[in-house]
Amino acid sequence: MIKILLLRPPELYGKTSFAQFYTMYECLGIGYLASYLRAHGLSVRILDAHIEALTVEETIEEIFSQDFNLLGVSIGSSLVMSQVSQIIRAVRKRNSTVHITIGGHFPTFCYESLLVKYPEIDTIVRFEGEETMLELVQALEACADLADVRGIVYKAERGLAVTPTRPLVEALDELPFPARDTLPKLLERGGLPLISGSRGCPAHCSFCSVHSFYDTPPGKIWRSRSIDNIIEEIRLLEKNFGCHDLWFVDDNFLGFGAPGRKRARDLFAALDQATLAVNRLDFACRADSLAKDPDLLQLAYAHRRGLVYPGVEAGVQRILDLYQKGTTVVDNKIAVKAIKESHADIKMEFILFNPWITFEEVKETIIFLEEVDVYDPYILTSTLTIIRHTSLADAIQEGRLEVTPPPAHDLEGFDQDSFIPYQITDERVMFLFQLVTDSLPQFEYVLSAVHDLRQQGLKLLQGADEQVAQSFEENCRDLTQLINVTSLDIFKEALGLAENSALQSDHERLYTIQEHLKQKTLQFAKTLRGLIGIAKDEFFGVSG
Ligand code: B12
Ligand code: SF4
Repeated sequence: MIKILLLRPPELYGKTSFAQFYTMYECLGIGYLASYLRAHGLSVRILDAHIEALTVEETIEEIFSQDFNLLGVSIGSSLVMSQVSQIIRAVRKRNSTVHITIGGHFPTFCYESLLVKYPEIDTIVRFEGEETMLELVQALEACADLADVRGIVYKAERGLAVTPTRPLVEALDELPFPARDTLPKLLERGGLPLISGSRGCPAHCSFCSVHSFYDTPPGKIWRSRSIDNIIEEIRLLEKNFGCHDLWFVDDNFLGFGAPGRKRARDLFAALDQATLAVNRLDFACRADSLAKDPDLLQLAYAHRRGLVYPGVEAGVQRILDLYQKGTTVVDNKIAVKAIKESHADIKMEFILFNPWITFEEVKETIIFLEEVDVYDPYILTSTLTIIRHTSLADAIQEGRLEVTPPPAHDLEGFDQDSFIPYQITDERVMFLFQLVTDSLPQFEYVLSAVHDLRQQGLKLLQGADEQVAQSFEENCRDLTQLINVTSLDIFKEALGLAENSALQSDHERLYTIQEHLKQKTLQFAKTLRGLIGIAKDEFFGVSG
C-alpha cells in the first residue's frame, strides 16, 4: 500500500528583501490534498517544515524518521526550489524507489525546466491537485500506465510526457474541508488560519499567473463555495481549535461584478447571524469592486477587525493599463478611502518600479501615495517580477513589448527559467532605484521589532485595562507611522538627487550619495530601536 508524506518545505526569504510576512500561515494546498486522499481511504502524513520552523537539514532528518513511499512536495513559488532540491536529492540518495511528485503554481508552468534540472522528480501534478493526485496514487498502486492520469507530466522513454489537462474541480462544496493537522502548532506560534471561499479569478492582470492557472484547464474560471458550506467550516475552526481570526485567501474575495459583491454581503450577514465569534477577517480584492460598493466594508467591519489587501498596483493610469488591471486611478482612490474609513487595516498591493516607468511617472506615483496617505518601505521599493507564462511575459517574448536585458554579470544566480530579467530603461529611475533599494531595506529589523513588540503586547495585555491596551496599540501604530514617514522622506531625498544629477558616469559621487542615505537610514533605525525599548519598559517593564 502507498504511504504518502506531504511536505511543505521551509520557506525562506531573500536576505535583502523585507521580511514580508511576519505572520505565519497555513498551507491550504496540502490541507486540501490530505483530506481528499484520506476521504478515499489513503494513508497521508503532513510535514510542514515552515510551521515547524525546521532548517533544511532538520527537515531531511524528520523525513527520514517517517515511513512513506510517496513524497509530495508543495511548491508555492520558485523561491523554495533551493531548499527543495537539497531535500529531494537527500531522499533520492537514501531511497531509490520512493516516488517523488511536486505540485503548486510554479511547477504547473515551469515543469519542463524542473524535470530537466531535478532528475530526482518522478512526476509533476499540474493545476488543481486533488483528483489528479488520487488518480496518480491509484495508478502507481496498480502499476498502471501514467499516460492515463490526466494533469501530470513525467519522463517517458521519448522525452517528457504531458498528459491532457484535467478540468477544474466543478463543485467546491463537495471537497472535504482541508486537513488541519498543523493548525495547533500554527496557532501556538501566533499564526493565522486560512480559508478558501472561492477559487480562480476572471480578471487578466498581465503580471499575474493566477489567471493562467485557472484559465488553462477546462471549467469555470471562478467557482465559489456556498455560504452555508463556508459557515460550517468556520464553525468547526471555532469549535475544534478556538479560531476567531481568519484570512480568506480567495484571489478576488469580492468575486466578479454585482453577484460577487452580493455574495460577499450575504456572507458578512451570515457571519453575524450565525453568532460566530470571528474577531478578525482578512481578504484581498480588486479596487474597482470596492469602489463600486464602498459601504460593503461597514458591514464587514462593524464588529470586528481585519486587514484588506486591495490590488491597487499603481497610481498612474498608463501603468495600470500596461498591467491590464481594468481599473482606474479614481477606483484606487475610492477603494483606499473606503478601507481607511472602515475599522479594517490596509495592506496595499503595489508595484512601483518596472522596466517602463518614467521619472515623471515616479513623481506622479509619489503624489498619489501621499494623497491616499498609504506608503511604507515595502511599497516604496516594490518592483515588478515578470513571471514566465503570464501575458506580460508572453508580450515580451513575442516582441510586442520591449525590455532591456541586464548585463551578464547581474544575471548570476538569476532564475531565467521562471522569470524574465530586465533593466529599468529610464536612467534617472534606475539611479533612484539603486538609491532606495540600497537604503530603505535597512528598516527591516526595526519593522520586525515593532511587529514583535505588538505581538508580545497583544498576548500580555489580554484582559488588561482597555485604556492601557488602547494606548499600547497607539504606541505601536505611531512607531510604524514614524518609519513610514521617514521612508517617504528618504525616498523624496533620493528623488531630488536623481533629478538634479547626471551621475550615472560619476561612480565615486554615486557611491558617496548611496552611503549618505544608507547611514541616515541606519541612524534613524538605531533611534527607533531605542524608542521600542522605551515602549517595552513602559508597558511590560522589560527592555530589549
Ligand atoms: C496564501 C498564499 C501565500 C501564503 C501561504 C503559502 C503556501 N505555502 O500555501 C504566503 C503568505 C506564505 C505566501 C507567500 C508567497 N507567495 Co503566495 N499565495 C498565496 C495564495 C494567495 C493562496 C494560496 C492558497 O492557499 N490557495 C488555495 C489552495 C487550495 O490552492 P493551491 O495552493 O494552489 O493548491 C492546489 C494546487 O496548486 C495543487 N498543489 C499545491 N501543492 C501541491 C503539492 C502536491 C504534491 C500536489 C500533487 C499538488 C499541489 O493542489 C492544491 C489543491 O488543488 C496564492 C494565490 C492562489 N491563487 O493560489 C499566492 C501565490 C501562490 N503566491 C505567490 C507568490 C509569488 C508568493 C511569494 C513569492 C510572495 C513574495 N513576494 O514573497 C511568497 C513565496 C512563498 C513560497 N512558498 O515560496 C504566487 C506564485 C506565482 C508563481 N507562479 O510562482 C501566487 C500564485 C500569487 C500570485 N498572484 O501570483 N503565499
Ligand atoms: S485581480 Fe488579482 S488575482 Fe486576479 S488576475 Fe488581477 S492580480 Fe491576479
